[in-house]
Parts: sequence; structure tokens; C-alpha cells
Amino acid sequence: MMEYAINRPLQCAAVHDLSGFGRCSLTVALPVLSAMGVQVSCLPTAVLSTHTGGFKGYTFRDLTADMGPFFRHWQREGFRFDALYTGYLGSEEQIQLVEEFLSVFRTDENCILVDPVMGDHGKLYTLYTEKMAAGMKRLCARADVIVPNMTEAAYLTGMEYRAEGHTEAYLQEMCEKLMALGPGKVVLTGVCPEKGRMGTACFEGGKMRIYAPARVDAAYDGTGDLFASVLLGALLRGRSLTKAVMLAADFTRDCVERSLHNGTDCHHGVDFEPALWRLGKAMMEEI
Ligand code: PXL
Repeated sequence: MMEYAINRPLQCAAVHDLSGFGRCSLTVALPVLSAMGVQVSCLPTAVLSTHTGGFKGYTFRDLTADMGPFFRHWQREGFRFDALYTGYLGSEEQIQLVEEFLSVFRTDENCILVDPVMGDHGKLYTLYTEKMAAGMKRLCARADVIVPNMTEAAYLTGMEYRAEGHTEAYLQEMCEKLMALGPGKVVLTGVCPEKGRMGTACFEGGKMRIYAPARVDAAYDGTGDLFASVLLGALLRGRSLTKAVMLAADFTRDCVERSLHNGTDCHHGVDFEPALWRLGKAMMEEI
């Protein structure tokens, strides 16, 4: 059968920054979701020369003033989206605008994925304030799925940050506190239940599942964005949360392994391009 006969075109609105160099946010979400058969409409929050983690002297063009007129035009055009996907936001005002954006485009059927991009390695990102962290909680309340890393989860819940040694009791408490913010499901990333293993904990329908394969010992920028984008693509293409999490975790891990093998600088993001075809192929396989 011809491919186009079986796949309804899916549409996603992605609210992220565009960092010119250093594979993250839109430069990850666009290729990944396109490869998975999802059209991406971009609502850019800012344009930077590079991301803010690891480069000095980057430019930062704030697009807050454009965001309202941008999505109100979409509203007048009557555009509808199967998914609303939010990531890195540059100010408190942007968070308020995104709340309005979600109210406008929310339907009974679509999926809201909020990646509460706030920090990593136990610290908030440069430019990220405590007030923005409070605003991020309100966005999480509107989400069907949130995908915080352990740093973000600690800030969102007020719990102690632990880099490793994530016991089941610690993860369970974290997931329950995140669920109390109001999202439908939680996918925690950077979970290290024991030495040498790294992965995710997902919480759905009152149950937590941990998926943590053997760890690749490296920390690349943009892997959170890669994970979230693959996860959303797989969910949109009908995969269960468990299957989608496994695909996203395995794909991200493979890309880290390839980058390490290639000697890629950790601030340049991971070498995902040679493997994009695999995502397309995975979406052609049976659900
Ligand atoms: O990958 C998260 C991210 C997205 N966008 C910008 C960032 C970061 C992390 O540092 O700086 C601009």
C-alpha cells in the first residue's frame, strides 16, 4: 500500500527558541518530528546564535512581542493542531503568553506536551529565574504529558536534587508530587536507579514504570529536547506511553553513543542526523 494512503498528516505546534548552533530546541524538534511524519508549525520564542549552555558571548533576540500577534494570526486562520509542544521559554511574560496560547488551541482531542526546560545538573540555566520556575508549574498543570529531568523535577516539587541513587521510593514521591501539579502523565528523565544504568521513570494511571538501560557515560546538550521530540512523535503516531518512552530513550542513548564515538563536542548536541531514517522506519512498523 502507498504510504500516503495510510498516514493522516499530523500537525504539531512547537513553542521553542531557535538556537542557531548546538542542536537543541527547534533545530531538534523540526527534523525529528518531520522524520516521524508530523508537520511542525513553529512559534519561536527567541533567536540565539547558540544555546546558553557552554558558549560565551551568544546573541539573544527576544521574540516575546511577536508571540501574541503570531498565534492570534493562526487563530484567525482557524489552524488546528494534534499536538501543542512547549520547551525552552525565555521570560515570565513568555510563560503567560504560552498559557494563553494553550487555552486558544486546546481541543478535546489534542495532546499537550510540556517540557519544563529549566536547568540541568542540579542548577537552573543561566537566564532562568525562580519566578519563571513558578510560572512553569502553571504550564505543567495544563499538560497531558510533562518530561522533566531530575533537576527540573526537584525544582518543581521542592524535593532534594540527587544526581544518582534514585531509589524507587524517591522516584515514586517525585512522580506523585509532579502529578499533584496537575498533568495527565509524567515522564522523568535522567533517572539513575543504580550505578551504570540511566533512563526514565514514567507515571500513568497510578503506576510507575522504570526503564533504565546500561548508561553511556557522557553528558550532551540537547538530549532532553531530542528525547521529548521522539516521545511526542511516537505518541502522536499511536504508540503507548511505555513504547514511546522506550523508543525515545533507546534512540537518545544511541545518538549519545555515536557522538562519543565520533568525538563530537558535548556542547554541539548529539549526532542524530545519520539515524533519523530509523525513526521513520519505526513509525512504519506495526503499533
Ligand atoms: O536544550 C535546552 C535549551 C534550549 N534552548 C536554549 C538553551 C537550552 C539549554 O541550555 O540554552 C536557548
